[in-house]
Amino acid sequence: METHTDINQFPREVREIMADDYTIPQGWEGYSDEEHQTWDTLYERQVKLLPGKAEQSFLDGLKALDLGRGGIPNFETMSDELESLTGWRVVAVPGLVPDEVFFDHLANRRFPAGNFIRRADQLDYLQEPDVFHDVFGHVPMLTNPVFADYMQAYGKGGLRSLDSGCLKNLAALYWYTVEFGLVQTDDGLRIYGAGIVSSASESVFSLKDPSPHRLKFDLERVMRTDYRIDDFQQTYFVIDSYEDLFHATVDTDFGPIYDRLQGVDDKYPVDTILAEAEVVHRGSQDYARK
Ligand code: HBI
Ligand code: FE
Repeated sequence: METHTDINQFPREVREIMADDYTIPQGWEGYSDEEHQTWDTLYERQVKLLPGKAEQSFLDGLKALDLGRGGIPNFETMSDELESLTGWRVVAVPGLVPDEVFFDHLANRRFPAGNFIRRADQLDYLQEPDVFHDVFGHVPMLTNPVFADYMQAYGKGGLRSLDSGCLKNLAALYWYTVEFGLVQTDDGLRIYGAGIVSSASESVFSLKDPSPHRLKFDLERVMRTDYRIDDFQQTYFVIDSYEDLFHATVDTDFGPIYDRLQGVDDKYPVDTILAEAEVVHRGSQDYARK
């Protein structure tokens, strides 16, 4: 999801209220009843589906931040609570922001969230991350201290990737962890990726469907993997713990990996299983062939 954003993609009214870091006021008072209702509809649908599927820190985070109190959350109130837990805040942005701006926010423990919500007649349709995806999907995991540190480390690694030409590799890492990650727990496989927990269909598909591969996470391999943004994933990567994920990235600060990836621009196709892979589930890939 490498983004080529240009300030002129936003309408003049937005540019006029936008700060240098692309943040805008959330405008919470301006949401209509219908928009709050859309949040409630999506919230209730996901909350029914996720017990036994989402990893416990996600479910705890929803509760800690009281995201089900009704209506679109107010970023200020939510951020005060989140900041007291892990030092993160949520800031409003009008849509996708340039990569360096995005990374800089994360590196400073600010999560940029779209302030708009999808239309009521397009509950499953998303062209750009809206407030439901960004807040429901991403923010609960930021209450987990280790995951919160990983997100900041990712932002710092992202800023460095811009100099080493490894942006595509960093984007793949985000995709297969923050957006579409699975985690092995004592109770079985669970979801922690925001793109999955915020999707009714993929929260079932990612865990239960025989079609996709589920492979143990391997940092360098993931960073060399292609990904698809238009349909369910063909491969999910499974971490053992957030500590492992954090250490895999932070212990090396990406340095040696960036060195090795310099000039490697061929990517593994989305359904590759390497000989050395630790396979949790070998997918039939039936869905992808449909
Ligand atoms: N901007 N608002 C927003 N949300 C994102 O998830 C986002 C972005 N800009 C860039 C970006 N993601 C990706 O290119 C990075 O994850 C690599
Ligand atoms: Fe996202």
